[in-house]
Amino acid sequence: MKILITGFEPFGSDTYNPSGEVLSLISDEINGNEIITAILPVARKAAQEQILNLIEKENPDCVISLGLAAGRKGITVERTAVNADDFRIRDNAGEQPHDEKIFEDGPDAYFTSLPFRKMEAALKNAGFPVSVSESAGTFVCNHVFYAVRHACSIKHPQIISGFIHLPCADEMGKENVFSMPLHDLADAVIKAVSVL
Ligand code: PCA
Repeated sequence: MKILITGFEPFGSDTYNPSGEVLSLISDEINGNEIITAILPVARKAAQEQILNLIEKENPDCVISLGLAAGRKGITVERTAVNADDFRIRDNAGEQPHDEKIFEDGPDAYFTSLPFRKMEAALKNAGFPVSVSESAGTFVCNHVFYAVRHACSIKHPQIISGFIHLPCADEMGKENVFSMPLHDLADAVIKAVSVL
C-alpha cells in the first residue's frame, strides 16, 4: 500500500507541533508499505488545497492525518469528522469562521474509514495511552479530516482515510500538561500504520 501521512505546522501560541515534527522520525517504508509524508499549514483553505492536491498527485491507498490536541492524555484515534468550521482562535491565515459549513452540500458528518478499533487495540497492547475520540473539534484538524473524507467519498471511495490526534511532546517543554517523548509518539504512529 501507499500511505500518505500528514502533520501540521505550529499554530496559536505554540512554536512546535509534534504532528509535523514526528514525520521526520518515520521512514519511507513500514511493513512493506510505501510512506509519503507532508506538513500542512494550519490554515483551512491552504491545508485543504494541499492535501487534496497530494491525493490527486500521489493516488495513495490510505491517508492518515495527524494533529496536535494539547491537553489530551494520550493518542486519540478520531471517529467522526463534522461539517462545521467554528474556530476558537484564528488559523495561521488569520481566518476565524464561526458555524460555517465546510462543504455547503456535504453531509453533516463522516466516520473515519481507518480500522480505528484495531489501531486502538494495537496501541494499547504496545503500552501506549490511547483511546477513540468522539470529536476532532471544529478547527483546522476537523476541517482537513472532513475535506479528505468528503473527497474520498465523492471521487476516491477506495481510499481509506482518517485522523489521529497526538498529545503534547515532552520537547514542547510545557508544564502541567500531559506529554510524551517525540520518539514514543513516532513509535505509536508507526504501530498504528502497521495495523493497515
Ligand atoms: N491541531 C489543530 C490544528 C492543527 C493541529 O495540529 C486542531 O486540532 O484542529
